[in-house]
Order: sequence, then C-alpha cells, then structure tokens
Amino acid sequence: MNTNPDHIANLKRSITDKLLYTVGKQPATAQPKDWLQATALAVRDRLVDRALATEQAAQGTQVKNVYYLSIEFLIGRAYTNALLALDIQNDVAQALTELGVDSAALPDLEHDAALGNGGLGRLAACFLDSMATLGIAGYGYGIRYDYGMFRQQIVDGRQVEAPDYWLADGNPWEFPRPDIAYRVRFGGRVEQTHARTDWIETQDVMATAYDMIIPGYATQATNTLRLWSAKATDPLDLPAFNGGDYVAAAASKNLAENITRVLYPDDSSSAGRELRLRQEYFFCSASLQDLVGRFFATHSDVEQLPAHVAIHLNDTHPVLAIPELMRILIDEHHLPFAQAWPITQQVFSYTNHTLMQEALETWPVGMFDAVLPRHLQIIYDINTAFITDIGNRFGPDFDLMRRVSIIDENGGRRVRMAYLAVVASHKINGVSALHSDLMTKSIFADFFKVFPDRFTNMTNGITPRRWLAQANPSLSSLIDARIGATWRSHLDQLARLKPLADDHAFAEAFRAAKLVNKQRLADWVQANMGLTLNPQSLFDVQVKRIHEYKRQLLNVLHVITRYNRILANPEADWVPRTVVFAGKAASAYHMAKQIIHLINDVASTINNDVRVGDRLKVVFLPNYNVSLAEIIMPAADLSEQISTAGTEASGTGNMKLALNGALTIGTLDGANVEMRESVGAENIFIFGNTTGEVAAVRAAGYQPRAIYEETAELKAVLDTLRAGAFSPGDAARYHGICDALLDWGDHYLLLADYVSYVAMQDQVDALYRQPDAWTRKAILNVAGMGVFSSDRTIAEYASAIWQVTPLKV
Ligand code: 26V
Repeated sequence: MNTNPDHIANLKRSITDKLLYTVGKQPATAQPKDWLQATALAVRDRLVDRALATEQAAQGTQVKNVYYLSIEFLIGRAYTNALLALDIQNDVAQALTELGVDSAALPDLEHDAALGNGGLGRLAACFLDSMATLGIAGYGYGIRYDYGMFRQQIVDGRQVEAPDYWLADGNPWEFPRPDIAYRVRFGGRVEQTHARTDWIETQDVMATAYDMIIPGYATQATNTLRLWSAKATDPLDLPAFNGGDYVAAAASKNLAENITRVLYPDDSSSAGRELRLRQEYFFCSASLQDLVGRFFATHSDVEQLPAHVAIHLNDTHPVLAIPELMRILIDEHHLPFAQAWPITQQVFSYTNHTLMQEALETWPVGMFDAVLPRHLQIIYDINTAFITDIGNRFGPDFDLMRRVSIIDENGGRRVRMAYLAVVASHKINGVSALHSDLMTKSIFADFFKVFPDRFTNMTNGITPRRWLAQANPSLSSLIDARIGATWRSHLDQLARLKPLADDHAFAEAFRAAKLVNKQRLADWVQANMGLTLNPQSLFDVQVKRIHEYKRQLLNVLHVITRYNRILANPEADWVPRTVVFAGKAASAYHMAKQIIHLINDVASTINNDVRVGDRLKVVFLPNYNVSLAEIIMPAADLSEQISTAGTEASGTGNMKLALNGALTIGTLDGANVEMRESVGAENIFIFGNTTGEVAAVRAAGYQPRAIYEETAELKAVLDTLRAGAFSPGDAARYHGICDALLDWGDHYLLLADYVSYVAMQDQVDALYRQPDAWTRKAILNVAGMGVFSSDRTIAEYASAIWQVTPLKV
C-alpha cells in the first residue's frame, strides 16, 4: 500500500496515453467515464504483464488444468479488485489526483458484470479469485451475455424489470479473440454407416472467445475467464440479400446470435425452454473443443487426458459437456465407447447446489432429440451401460433401475441432467455439511448406495479480498493495525482477534468502524431513495434472492408484530431498528413479487406513521447486486438467515455478513450449522425447527391454522394484513399471502417457527442494549470466520477432487 514516485510517474504517463490514443480524448475535455476507461486500460496492462509471467511459468511444465464450467459468473466490478490485486490503490489515486481527477468518483461509474442470478454465480466468481490466488492453473468457461441480470426498479411498491445494458460503455477488461472461434452445431440428423457415425444437416453457430484476466492476490499468478459469444456463421443470408429481402437477410443472423443475448433471470424453476438448452450446449461445446484442442496441442495419447484435464460442472447447466466429450472422443477421435467412457468419468466432477425438486433440470426427450440428436444417442448408450452395470451388481431390481435411469419414463419421457452428472462424475459434492448429508439421503439416495465413494462435501466460502479488504476499508485497516495484513490470503489468522474481544480500545474502534459503514449505507439510501436512516439504530439486514423458502415473509411477520407492539406501548424503551431488505424476484414468480410489494407497503405504512417515529424503519433497497452488497454487508448489525431448515444448500451472504461483524439470527440450515460451530453457539442467535423437526412436523400433519388460533400476536398480524392495513383501498391485495399460510399448507413452515423467531428477536434487542456485550460477540464472529474463505474451499477441491497442486509463478 506504499506510494512510489516512479510508479506514480509511470501510471500518469500510461493513463494519459490511454486517454489520448485509445479513448481518443484530451485531458481538458475528458469526462469522468473517459478517465475511468483510460485508467482501467492502464491497469489492465499491468495485469497482462502478470498473465505473461504465468504463461511462462506454466510453459514446459506438464501442469494439470482445472476447467470450471459455469453458465453464470457474477463478477461485479473489476476496477477496484484489480487495484487491490496489484496493490496500487494509493499509487493510482495519487496519479489521478496529480492529473486533476477525482479518483474516488471513478469506481462507481463502472457497470457491474452481472452475469449471474445469485449465490451460484457469485460462488463461481469467488472461486476464480481463489484459484488464481492459490496458483491453481485453470480457466473459467462461461457465456458473455449481451444483457446480464435485469435491473430492478420499484414502481409503486412493485418490482419492474429493465434491461441491463452493461456493455453500453464498452468493457475495458475483456480481450476479444476473434481468431478463437468454434463451430457449434444444432439440429440435423444422425447417419450411421457401419462403424461411422455422422451428424449432418445441422444449423451452425460460431462461438467466439472473450477473455478476462483474473488476478490472484499477493502473487504474480493470474487465470483466464473465457466467455463465449454467439456469432452467425454467415454475416448475412446472401440469397435473401441478393433477392432484395434485407430484413430476412439480417433476421437469420439475429436468430443465431440470440443464443448469448440474455441471462435467464429465473433461479426458481427449471422451465425447460429450448433457448436455454441451446445456451447450455453452446458454451459446453465451445469450451470442450477449446480444451481438448489445447490438450492435443501438446499430447498425443488420449489416455493421458485425465492426468492433464479436470472439468468441474457448476450445477447441471454444463452437464452437456459430458456427452460432448464422448462425442468428440468417439466420432472425431474414433475411440470405442468402452474406452471413451472411463476417460470421461475420470475427467468430470459435479457440484449440486439445491435439493429443490422444481429446480432439478430435466429436458423433454422430444426437444432434446430435435436440438441434439447425436447427444441423445450417446446419453442412451451411457444409460444402457449404466443400467446393465446396476443389473450385474444388484440383480434384476427393476424398481431400482427405473428410479436411477437417466431417462425418466414417468409420464412424458425426460432426460434427468443431475443423474447424468452423477453417473459420469468421479466426485459429486454438496456445498455445506448439512446439504451434502441431505443430498445422499434425498435426491441421490439410490446413487449413494450404488457409488458411496463418489459423494463428498465442500463447504462454500467467499473471497476475503472483495468481501472484507475491498468492501470494508475501515474494519480492514483496524484489523491490519492489530494482526497485520496477511489475513487477506490467510483468513485463518482472524482467529488472532479472539483475545481482542475483551480489549476495550479495540472494541471501541470496532464499533466506530461499524458506524462509519452504517453512515455510508445511510448516505446511499438518502441519495438514492430520499429516505433518512438513523445510523445509531440496529441495522437488521436480509439481502438475497426473494424466495418463499428463504422466508422474507417470516421477517415481515416479525416487523408487523413489532409495529403492533410499538403502537400498543409507545412509551416503552424500544431499541430503534432499521429493517433492510434487498433482492430480486424471478420475473414470473408471482408469490415472490407479492412479497416485494408487501415489504414496500409495510415500509411506507410504518415509515409514515408518526406514532412510530425513530423506533422502527423499514427499507427495501432496489436493484440488489454485487456492488450494492459491498455497501450493505459492512453496515449490518444483524444478519437474517432464516430459511426453513433443510432448504438453503449453503448460503454465502451469511458468511459475508458475519465476516463484516454482523451477528446472525438464523435457523440450523446450510452453512449456518458450521458457522455456529466456528463462532461458538453463544455468539449466534439460532432458533426454529431443525431439519429433523421440520420432517416430524410435516409427518404429524402440520396445522398452521391451529398455531394461528392459539398465538394471539400472530393472529393479530395476519388479521390486520387480511383487513388491508397495509394496502388501503385494496384490502384483498394480500389475501393470497394469508391464504398460503393458513389454508394452503404454509409449505415453508413460517407459522411453526414464528414464536421462536419473535422470542429470539427479543433476545437480539436485549443484547443490543449492552453495547459492550454485543461488540464482543461481533468481534468473535469476525474472528471465527477464517474457515469460510474460498481459499480453503478451493484448496479442498484441488486436493480431494481435482488432484492438482499449485503452480509456482
Ligand atoms: C433454487 C430454487 C429454490 C426454490 C425453488 C426452485 C429453485 C431453483 C433454483 C434454485 C437455485 C439453484 C442453484 C443455486 O443458486 N443454489 C445456491 O447455490 C449457492 C452456492 O452454492 C448456495 O449458497 C445457496 O444456498 C443455493 O441456493
């Protein structure tokens, strides 16, 4: 973090050069955006130097490459991250100041790369950061969407989606590689002549590469994220063009290029849309052609493939990579099936990210056959070999065979992508201890009996660079002053903060840092929403996708309970609270959108009720994304992680919030279980039914209405909601929500956890009244979060799944 006069002079020269010769602007007339562009390009040059050093280090060494295939990479902004990785924040700030530029204004001008929905995509981005930091040679492969996750606006309390023009100002971080292009084929038919299989009469699209350099921290090592963009094989349909039909001539080009137009913004169901299937195959095929080509550039023995290539499947979206590798080996390299199959199995591994039935991908056989006829044949062959093997090992258990078949024969025939992933992978992991355990007892129970050794756990983590060093400078510098700065790549060192939990001066400084961050969030809310927040109040935060299972609605029930209590007893000594929500709803997820509307209605009712005053404020922050998360995480006092036990695979927001000194109120779900072990049960507010209890409640015939009848406060909440207290003039607006809880079975058991949740919230208030006791626990939370670094997670993947060792750069 030192400034160096030579470096500053060099930076000034390269920034002004970029401004003049690449952006094409004079310093005198350049806008802040132009300066950002120029500075980004100057910084990027320094990343290139590192990328070349990494390439050199890899040359000649027969390293094994890890290929991380993911249909989402939720990167966020790259600028601040690059400065941090290069350790040139101060130099760049100084250089810009000397050039007369307000350097602090630049980071916010960068568009987020929002190429993901939520946890799964953000995990992929954290993993790339950790792979580079650990020096694990590898590539991320994904899709360069023209439009990422939609921008969320709130209009009259409702979510309205707007397109995400993230490339509007260009993307200074990417290197277009027009020379790296592969033909990806769709449709057509398969012709079998003796031993030869030909896939013919296809409609083709080109995949062209765009590379981003992923810098490691405190190392020269970098990795590459290669994103594919669709390009029509022919620029125009020439016969149509020559015939004068210009519109038709351009239409087929658009159709081809639509494949990478937009990210599917739905993480609530697998809808089985054909364009999505095409997106999946498109990026799998391009990636496999690319990596197989790289292997054969330096090797000739295909049997050596597993020694040099590990392909990781981030959920089932890239599972078509399996039949694609088989197709390449069999049809193009002329291997027999029996030789190609064990090679494939040694190469692939798969992570499962949800147990939710409706999220598990399946494709109708008819659609699959129309889009990928050759791959369907290969899947049939894989399935036949697998079912035969089951028969050999377990006898003629036809029921078992039906249950594990990759082709679901119940009703319309469908291809089960998760089953294909399990059959083809040598390792399958869940993302928290609880989730991995439930996985082998629920969706993959039969497979666990067949392949017990394949199943393992890799508890998720987050990168400390972005989520502490970058997002929380005030807490970071405080930690640096006490334990040094190396925690950024050795997060375990946070344990050294434990003794400081009882150090008065440290606790004071810790509280002061939190206040700075709360003020920063309050400033954002004031500037963007015109609402004034009290930074002295308890900031109670629930930020994540809106899903019924995550139970934002349970949080709202508590908010209304508190509102009713304040009205009944305004003179009592209330702990002032600000309840913060943020998150997007899938465009077609009606109930999630209703919940957003309700939060906003409750917010405007409470915030405008003069009887409440400062005691309670509710705010829904629009357009939750990585950059907004970087402002919210450091500002939270309380982290809401309240999913129905057994539903949240891991959660990673839970880790980000605790790492930034929030206390967690949560159920024993996902990684909350391991967080409790790590920070100590006395330092976390755990409530509600456990996974086992949830099952028992359901088995006993859950009666939410009985709970409603016998719980006076809850009854009052739901009665006021039904009466239209929060939707004046439209009393029926929330009848659907009330009915879902009382008459349609309250599927996620909100009412079963209501009493223990509200009681735990009372304990939260009680502790917040004792600032020293609260701060002590907050410090112990930070101190206990070392294990949740994605560096730890990636080190585990490297040794137990990929079998790779770090590269020395
Ligand atoms: C979730 C759900 C839940 C409700 C119904 C249908 C459905 C469909 C898709 C999904 C998301 C699937 C993949 C995903 O994003 N999982 C998230 O992965 C994170 C990283 O491992 C993990 O921390 C989250 O708990 C998990 O929801």
